[in-house]
Amino acid sequence: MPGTKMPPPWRIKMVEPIKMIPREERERLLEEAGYNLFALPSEAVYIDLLTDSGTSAMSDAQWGGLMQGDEAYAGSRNFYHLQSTVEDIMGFKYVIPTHQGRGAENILFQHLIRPGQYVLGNMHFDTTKAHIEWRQGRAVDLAAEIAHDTQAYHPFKGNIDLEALEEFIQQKGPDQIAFILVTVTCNSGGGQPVSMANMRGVRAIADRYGLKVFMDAARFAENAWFIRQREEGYRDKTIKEIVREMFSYADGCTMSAKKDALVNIGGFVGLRDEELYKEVSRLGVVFEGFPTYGGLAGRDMEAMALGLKEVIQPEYLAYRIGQVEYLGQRLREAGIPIVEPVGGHAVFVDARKFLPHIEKEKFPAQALCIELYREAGIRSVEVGGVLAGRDPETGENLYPKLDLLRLTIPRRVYTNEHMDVIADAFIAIKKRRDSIRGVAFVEEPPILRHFTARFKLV
Ligand code: PLI
Repeated sequence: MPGTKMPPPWRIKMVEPIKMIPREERERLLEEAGYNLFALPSEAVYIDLLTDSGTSAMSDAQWGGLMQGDEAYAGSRNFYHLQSTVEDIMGFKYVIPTHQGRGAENILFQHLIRPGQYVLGNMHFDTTKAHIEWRQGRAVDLAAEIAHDTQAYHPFKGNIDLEALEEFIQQKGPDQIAFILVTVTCNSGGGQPVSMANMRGVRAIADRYGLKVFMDAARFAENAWFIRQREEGYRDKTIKEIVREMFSYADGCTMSAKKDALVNIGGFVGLRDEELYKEVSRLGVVFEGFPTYGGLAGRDMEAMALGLKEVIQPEYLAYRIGQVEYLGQRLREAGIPIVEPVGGHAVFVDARKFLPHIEKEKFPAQALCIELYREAGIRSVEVGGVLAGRDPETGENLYPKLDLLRLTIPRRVYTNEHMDVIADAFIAIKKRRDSIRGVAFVEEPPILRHFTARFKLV
């Protein structure tokens, strides 16, 4: 099996220039942006690691597919291509396209959640939690305890704690559970995979209590790759076989195609049951579009169908996961504290460990994001105290256990030389880390403050 130094399984046909603007200009832009990297124009960023969502480079085949859009309002040929591809790869006969992942969450959850019901999962992503709560449901994270220890190695740190899952169902009663949602890979836990055995266990529990299981499939192919590498009995299976088995334990999925369908926009709900499909597709008409386009152009569905076929290629995944691991390895060697093991789509730096002189009240991960942009024009994202916000009841800051900086790697966009630039920037910062200052709010919006807050250095 190719290791982490595998060369890219593609050559470059088209390039998009990027440039590192001068340091003084970066300094000025930081000040203008209120030290919030969300407020930077993308053109002022040299390497953009804000997210892996919608930032992939499409292949020549996908770009070709864009020219073959059938833009009929109903029955677009590209819809049928998408549908047959999803059925072939994931095993779901019914597909409802949506404009992106949260569109899929919206229509599926509207149908399935009654007020007060719980949705149990490993760790729900922010938009998922928001859509559960929008339906007056309650999102419960039941990831195995080890997921919270950043230094402990476990091959499947995204696993659900099966005992806790069953106990919760028994305690509240199955009527109070809307469904179980397994997120693969577990984004909020650092892109950590879920094992096949764990998914099988979830299915068995769900069957005992008559519950439905769904997957948040945003990074399903990356999860399948880890199963092949790390779980006994899967080394000789194809990624497609592994993917089929993963989804065989689910009644359906929500998909943000902006990740593992290698497109810049799109999503879908995949379902097995015809009755459920009829109900959810009616909501799709109201909130997304007619069931054969769901808020997308025909050409977008074509690119999605092709992307789903490309993402399960073993050479693609070997390079993809290998590149993220390569960056992790370089940082590890340089003594930069990272979350272990490295996940599928991002490397997380432990900012509280890296900048121990900055108290959590001064948001060390935000300070480090600022410094990384100042050093090399790299945009990363804070996953810590700023993101956590305040307790709605007490108004106090919710300081999470960890202040992390996320380096999210877009798919097929950067080379390992870019990974070297990132690692070298951290090495340079390490030398002067004692002089880095924390931040305080100048403007703090009442909700989702991380997007639009302004800061000052303190
Ligand atoms: O951004 P959307 O609406 O296409 O998808 C929402 C979404 C759902 N599930 C998971 C696991 C996600 O990671 C996710 C979006 N993630 C983003 C935007 C990210 O930066 O991680």
